[in-house]
Amino acid sequence: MSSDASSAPRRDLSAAAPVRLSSIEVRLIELTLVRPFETSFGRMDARVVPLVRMVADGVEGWGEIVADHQPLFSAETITTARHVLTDCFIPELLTRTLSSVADVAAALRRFKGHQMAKAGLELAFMDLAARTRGVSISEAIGGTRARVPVGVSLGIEKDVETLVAQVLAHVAQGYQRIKLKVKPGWDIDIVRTVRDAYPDGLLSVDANSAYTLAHASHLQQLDAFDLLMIEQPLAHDDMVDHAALQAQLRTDICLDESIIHTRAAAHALALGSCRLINIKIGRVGGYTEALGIHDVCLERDAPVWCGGMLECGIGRAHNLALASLPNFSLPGDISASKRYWARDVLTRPFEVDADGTVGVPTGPGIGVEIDQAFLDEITVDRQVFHA
Ligand code: OSB
Ligand code: MG
Repeated sequence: MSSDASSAPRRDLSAAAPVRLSSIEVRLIELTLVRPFETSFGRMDARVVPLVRMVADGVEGWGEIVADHQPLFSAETITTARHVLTDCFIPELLTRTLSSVADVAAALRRFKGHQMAKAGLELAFMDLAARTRGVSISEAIGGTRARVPVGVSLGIEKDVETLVAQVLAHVAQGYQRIKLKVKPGWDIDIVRTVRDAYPDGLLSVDANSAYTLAHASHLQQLDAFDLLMIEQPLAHDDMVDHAALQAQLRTDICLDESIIHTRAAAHALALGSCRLINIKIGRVGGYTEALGIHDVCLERDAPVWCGGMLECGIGRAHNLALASLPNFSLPGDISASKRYWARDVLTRPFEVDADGTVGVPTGPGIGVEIDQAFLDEITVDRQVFHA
């Protein structure tokens, strides 16, 4: 680890002056994936994306909520997010004066769970706060990279030939790491075939909780393929069985679903449940916990990388800011806009360079321009709450 990475980055998550929000908007937009995405828990063809927009003194801030229709990745859904936002979180925030993202986290702390809904609010406030100071979010949180290395997450396909074609097409575009979704029946043989076609590159697998500890000897077969990691093999809320499994695997376990806050990250590293962690800002409730997890992992010499939830350009801009922090030392699941959407919600979609990197936005806040006309066109619901 470089000495840069071990000194705490400079951070300022505050607004230029204390903020009284005049309104919070919750909007749903509908986007269709260019290609269905299948994981061990199901298949997605489209997303309804809840967006949060905050306004104060003529400055706006945007956040994205990564919940889906059904509780398949975590217990949250789009409907539960709208419920807690409308009935609990937004009324709370509209009565407060908020100086920084920490005040948003503090205002919501007594409410249990619902990290994805909370993240929508923290992200919008972070964007607004950085804009009031004229700095990018990357700069505000102490980011140190202008470009970040990226990989691609490839879903389960109808046959391995189709998957190998996907792998080679993305390697040709520059992606620095390939991640394969796996489940019982789509694992050892698939990984062997892909490994033969892609012998030297960074390769990982993600099971999204498809296995149990009874699969330990089955999963040991993956040790033969020099994988960068196996992501979340066991239950979404487990730490103990993952520790038992990690003791039996040479391949590093990376936890995704199990890491819902900083304390969970500290526990997982202390228990030996994983050797690295995927940080998803939506899964953990926003910047407060994402930065906390980043720091805990830095202290324990555990690498982190930025996960993805098929975000539109707004969530992707936040992910890029986060991934510019020093301990994000492995390629993130931050692919080009066109890997997901025929048209993104930004005037300039995100692109991956031939060297497998994406530029971190440098403009104020999320640093990207929202294509407002297109956003309005794909909006299916909009509610505005006033102070
Ligand atoms: O487990 O990382 C995951 C997408 C939806 C839900 C869960 C996951 C994923 C991905 C896609 O792997 C990552 C991306 O946004 O490209
Ligand atoms: Mg995952």
